[in-house]
Amino acid sequence: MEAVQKTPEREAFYKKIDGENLSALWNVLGDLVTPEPRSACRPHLWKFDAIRDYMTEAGKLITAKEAERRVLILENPGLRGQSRITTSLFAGVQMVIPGDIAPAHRHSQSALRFVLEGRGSTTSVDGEQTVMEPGDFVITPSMTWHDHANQTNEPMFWLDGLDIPMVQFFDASFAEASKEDQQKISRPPGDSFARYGHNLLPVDVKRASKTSPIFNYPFAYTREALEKAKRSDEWDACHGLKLKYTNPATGDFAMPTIGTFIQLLPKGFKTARYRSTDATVFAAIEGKGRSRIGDKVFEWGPRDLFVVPSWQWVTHEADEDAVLFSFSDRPVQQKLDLFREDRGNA
Ligand code: GTQ
Repeated sequence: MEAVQKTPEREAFYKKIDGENLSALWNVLGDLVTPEPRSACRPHLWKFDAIRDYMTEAGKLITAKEAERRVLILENPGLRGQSRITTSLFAGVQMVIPGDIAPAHRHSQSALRFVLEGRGSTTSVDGEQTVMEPGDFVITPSMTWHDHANQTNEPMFWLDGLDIPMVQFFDASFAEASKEDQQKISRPPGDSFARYGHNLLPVDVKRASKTSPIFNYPFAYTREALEKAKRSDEWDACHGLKLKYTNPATGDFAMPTIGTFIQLLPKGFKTARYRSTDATVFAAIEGKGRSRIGDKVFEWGPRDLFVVPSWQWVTHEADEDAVLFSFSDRPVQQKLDLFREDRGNA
């Protein structure tokens, strides 16, 4: 769309209506309704080793209790100062060190954790506690009480993904702190996984929540699924072997606002180019390789984190069997009929 010409009469008119909180659509239409996504979000990669060093420094500066959550935010270079990694999503790396208790609170924002390093720290959600290991995907549903603790002798680091910018957009943020730092545990460990994680459901299951009742998807099972499925050689040209985490009670994504995925790229595999409207955050958990995003190439290894903006071409290449976790706002875009993808010619 071409810019509308300026004339003294038009300029005077704009000035007059400006005082009435009015403005002319014809001056901005081309920036509002664009032929293709025009995002400020930029591709970027964060090396985990650098983040670990900064977090270790942060651990000497502030306790988890005082910080509430000791997190370094992954700020998209095109969206600085906005606490977001994509236009709609927040990401951060959280560290809990031996003795830490990140106190119980709850909020309308949904959160996911993807464990990067360390073993044995715990998260409690709505009366159940789970012990976390690298590669575990853990969900904190909207408005559920949650607290984290490290009673081991090693630090733990995980990737946090939250729908903070989405909730901000809708002006729907509610939060409260608990009087108790740690909630009471009322259910045995593994209870939700026993009831919902084995292709079985409690008979007459009725759930109010749109979030999966499984709150830890253990990496041991995820990795086994990928390893067994790999044998049949049926790999997708764009994605290798890619699975989505689901809510067993509905068959939908595991979380209502955030889609989560795990993918295996076999050694030597190079994907065909792909683009989609859901800007996506990736965490490498195993293996080494590189991704070309737009005209930039990013080399990644275990625990490195990178972001692919909406509608930018991406290809991945694995030097050894590589496992990538990823998340995006796809469930929301699909429900609103906004999701689009382009597989090139693949
Ligand atoms: O663990 O509850 O990265 O409330 C940001 C906000 C983590 C959490 C974040 C949070 C949390």
